[in-house]
Amino acid sequence: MGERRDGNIVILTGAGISKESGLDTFRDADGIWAKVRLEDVATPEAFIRDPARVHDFYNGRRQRLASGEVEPNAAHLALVRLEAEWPGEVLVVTQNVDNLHERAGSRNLIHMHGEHLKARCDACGVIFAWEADLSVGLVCDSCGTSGGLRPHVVWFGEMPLEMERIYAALDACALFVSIGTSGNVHPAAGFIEQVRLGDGAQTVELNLEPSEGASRFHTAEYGPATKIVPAFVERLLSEGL
Ligand code: BV8
Repeated sequence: MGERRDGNIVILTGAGISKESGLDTFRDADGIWAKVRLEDVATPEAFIRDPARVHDFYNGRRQRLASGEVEPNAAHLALVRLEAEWPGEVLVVTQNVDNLHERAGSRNLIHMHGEHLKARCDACGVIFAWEADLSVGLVCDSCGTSGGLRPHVVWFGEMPLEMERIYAALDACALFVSIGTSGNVHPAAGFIEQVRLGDGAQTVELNLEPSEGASRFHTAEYGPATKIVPAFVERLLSEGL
């Protein structure tokens, strides 16, 4: 890194940043997709075919998050420090549906795949804060329709949220950092290519092991997020870009 101490930073995070908080990733050996097929629980077709099964899948993960057993970790907190101390804008774009970034204190944050602790009515589109279980028999408080309440989560085949805002930030950033993601899921996995189309942003991968897109990053550091992310932020704040 040189000595630039300005410019905007975009940080993409995935399940790996929450692993040391006690939440499963998706594609690790002990991950979520090793226990259940995404086609059975994370697609609109699955919800039509067997809504109760999809509700069970999300109810279990939402309960874990709402249980109080899961706390933000040092990596989430390091990103809050960067947002507070970096002179340019720092935007966290997370693929995660947990609330650990906001609980750590991140303010400039986009949940591109939605949020566990929100529900949406398929009939009227209203989004509710939601910590309890969802089930097929629930009636929407806003429009009175029953059976239409679903997790406010982006399933496979659905359009991720706030894509225009994300691409504008990618095009304007001086630094793109990818943390804790395997680079398997699009369009997030393609953000590195979007940044490389621009003029000269630095790109860094911070992960436990090389992701699918590892070779496309200028630099990379591998190790557990709670170790390498705070060190990366410390160095960035003291040495600049
Ligand atoms: C869409 C829901 C179109 C919430 C999720 C192009 C090419 C190929 C496929 C496609 C493509 N375009 C679209 C597709 C299809 C599909 C897709 O990408 N499929 C993949 C499987 C091939 N994409 C979609 O369907 C997307 N929609 O494109 O719509 C469209 C266009 C117009 C109009 C309408 C529609 C929607 C994708 C979103 C799906 N929803 N989640 C939920 O249930 O959680 S995705 C799911 O995967 C999660 O959100 C998760 O965050 C995300 C990515 O996974 P990762 O976060 O990377 O987690 P993973 O386990 O894979 O990796 C963890 C990493 O952490 C590992 O590298 C590991 O080494 C590391 N790690 C582990 N421990 C640590 C660590 N790192 C640091 N420290 C540690 N301690």
